[in-house]
Amino acid sequence: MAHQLPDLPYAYDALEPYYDKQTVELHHDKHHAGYVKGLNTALEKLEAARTSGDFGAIKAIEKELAFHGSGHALHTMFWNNMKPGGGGEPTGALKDQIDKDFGSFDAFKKHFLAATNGVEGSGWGILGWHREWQTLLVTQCEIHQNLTVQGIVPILVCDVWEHAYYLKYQNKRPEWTGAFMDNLVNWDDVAKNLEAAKS
Ligand code: MN3
Repeated sequence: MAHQLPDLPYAYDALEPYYDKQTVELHHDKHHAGYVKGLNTALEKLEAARTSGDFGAIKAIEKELAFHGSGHALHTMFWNNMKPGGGGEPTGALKDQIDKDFGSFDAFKKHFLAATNGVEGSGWGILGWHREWQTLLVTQCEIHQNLTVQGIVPILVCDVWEHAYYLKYQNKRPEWTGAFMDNLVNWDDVAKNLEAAKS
């Protein structure tokens, strides 16, 4: 069964004025769709290699799988991590875990934004739960799959590829990530992701 591009959980213009309609539409319909297509192509190539027994291109195909598969997974989480009227602060178990692992929400926020703004080139800022270590970690992610800590389950992801913000924010990446944190994050979704990662 081939992977499908999931529908956005809101209208293209629902995140205005913080995330503009044109960027959301292109980002979802063109960029995210491209990763879904690339993932399906990589999976087809792997099936063909198993059928033929010819693994001559395995290195290139596995690289495509990592890139497009991670791109699809991150974008799917990214759309759900935002909502109209988002932002503010987390509550409940998520707030308690952030306080425990980062000291305070304010300290977490500064850490997450600094890491995300500092990603070299195209990539993501990620907050994830490490199952083995039972702790939240902030990591930078280059492209869609590099620099991660193995064992982390992402629960909040912020896209800082230029396609994610350039039409509206141009080179001002911190303005985009600041708007994401202060006005777009759906903390209920992040809390749900943490609960699922812990179970
Ligand atoms: Mn993107």
